[in-house]
Amino acid sequence: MARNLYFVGTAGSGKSTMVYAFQLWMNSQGLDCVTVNLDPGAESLAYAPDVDVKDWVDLDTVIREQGLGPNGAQVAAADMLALNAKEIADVLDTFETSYFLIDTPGQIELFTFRSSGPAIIDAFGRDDSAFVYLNDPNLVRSASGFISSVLLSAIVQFRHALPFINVLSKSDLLSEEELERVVKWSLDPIALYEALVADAATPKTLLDVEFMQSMETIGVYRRLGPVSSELMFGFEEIYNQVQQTFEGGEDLSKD
Ligand SMILES: Nc1nc2c(ncn2[C@@H]2O[C@H](COP(=O)(O)OP(=O)(O)OP(=O)(O)O)[C@@H](O)[C@H]2O)c(=O)[nH]1
Ligand SMILES: [Mg+2]
Repeated sequence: MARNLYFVGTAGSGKSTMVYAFQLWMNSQGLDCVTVNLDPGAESLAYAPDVDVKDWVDLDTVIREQGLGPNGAQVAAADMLALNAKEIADVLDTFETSYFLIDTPGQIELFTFRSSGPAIIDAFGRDDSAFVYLNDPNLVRSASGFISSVLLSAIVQFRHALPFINVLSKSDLLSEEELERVVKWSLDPIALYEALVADAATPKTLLDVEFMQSMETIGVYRRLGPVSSELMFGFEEIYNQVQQTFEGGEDLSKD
C-alpha cells in the first residue's frame, strides 16, 4: 500500500525543493517513490513531477479564461482541483510505488482552508497519509516567531487531523548557534519561555506565553527536525519518523 506524504508550509518555505531532494535521497537508499505536484500555479519546478495537476488545472489558463486576478484565480484553481480529485487519484493508482511525495500549493491557506485539501486527501486515501510540515527558518529564529510558527502548524494539524512530522526547513540558513537554540526551544518549552521573557515583558509577550502554554497542553508543540535540501541533510530522520508513523518503526519497504 503506497503512503501519501504531503509537504506543507508557508509560501517559499522550501516544499518543492524538499520534494525533489527527498526523492533523490529515497532513490539513493534504494527506496521507490513517485512525485506529485498539487500546485496549479507552480512555475519552473526544479524537478519534473511524475504526476502534475497542471495537466488538469493550470493557473494561467484559469486567469485567462475566467478573467480573474492572481489571488481569485488561485482560489478558483484550488476549487477546480477538488472536482478532479477522483480522476487524479485514479492516475496515482496506476503507479506501483511505496510513497507518493506530494508538493502542495505555495499558499498554505489554499490547501488548509479551501475544501480541495480535505477532498484530495480523502480521494488519495486518508488512512495512508501524513504531513511533513516545513517551518521557515526566518520565522522560527526569534522566540516570538517560533511561537507563531507552532500556532500556524497547530491550525494545519487541527484542520487535517493527520499524523504530523515537524521539520525545520532550509536549516543551512541558520548559524550553528541559532540552529542549536531553535532545536532546544522545540525540545524544552522552558528555554523558549526564558527567551520570550528575556526582553522586557510587553502585553504581546504575555500573549505569546499564554499561547505557548496552551500549545504544550494540547500536544502540538513538538521537536523540530533540521533539514536542508541544499546540503542533503536530515532526510534519514524524516524517513525514520515516517516509518514510525506508518509501521511502528519497522522498515518494511526495503524487503
Ligand atoms: N539555502 C537553502 N535554500 C533553499 C532550501 N530549500 C529551498 N531553498 C530555496 O528557497 C526558495 C523557495 O524554495 P521552493 O522549494 O520553491 O519553496 P516552496 O515552498 O515550494 O515555494 P512556493 O511553492 O512558491 O510556496 C528557492 O529559492 C529555493 O532555492 C534549502 O534547503 N536551503
Ligand atoms: Mg513550490
